[in-house]
Amino acid sequence: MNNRSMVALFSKRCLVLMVGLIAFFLVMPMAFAAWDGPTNRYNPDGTGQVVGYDTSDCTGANYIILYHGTTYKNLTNWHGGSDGRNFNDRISCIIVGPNTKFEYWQHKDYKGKYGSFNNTSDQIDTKVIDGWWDNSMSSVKVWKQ
Ligand SMILES: [Ca+2]
Repeated sequence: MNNRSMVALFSKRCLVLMVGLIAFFLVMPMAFAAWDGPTNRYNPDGTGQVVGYDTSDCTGANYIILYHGTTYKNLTNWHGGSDGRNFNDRISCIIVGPNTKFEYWQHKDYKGKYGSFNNTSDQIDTKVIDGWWDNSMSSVKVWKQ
């Protein structure tokens, strides 16, 4: 390999690296948890997060971010959103992070009726909590799969 082809190879690698870095920083905001202005919602990241909303369309400022590894045995003790109220009997919509499982109970201490939602995809998934479960969750668990 002569000097000219070495320089060409080096330049090509630099270009690939530069394009890769630019792509990374463009995609990064979508890959990680963030407030999204256009959709008026907070999106969970891939570390095992669920965002619980007071509204049934998963929008607005009244939400709570629930994390893998944290104990939510009584949502009365967990406050969030712009109004600072607790999230007992309040969740009406959830956004579930990639490969994340969400389990929920009617009463505190994981008692009463039980339900779960398992997002096995690599994308976030939105689920409206309607019917009987609307405003009825009192304890929850979040699992990164
Ligand atoms: Ca609600």
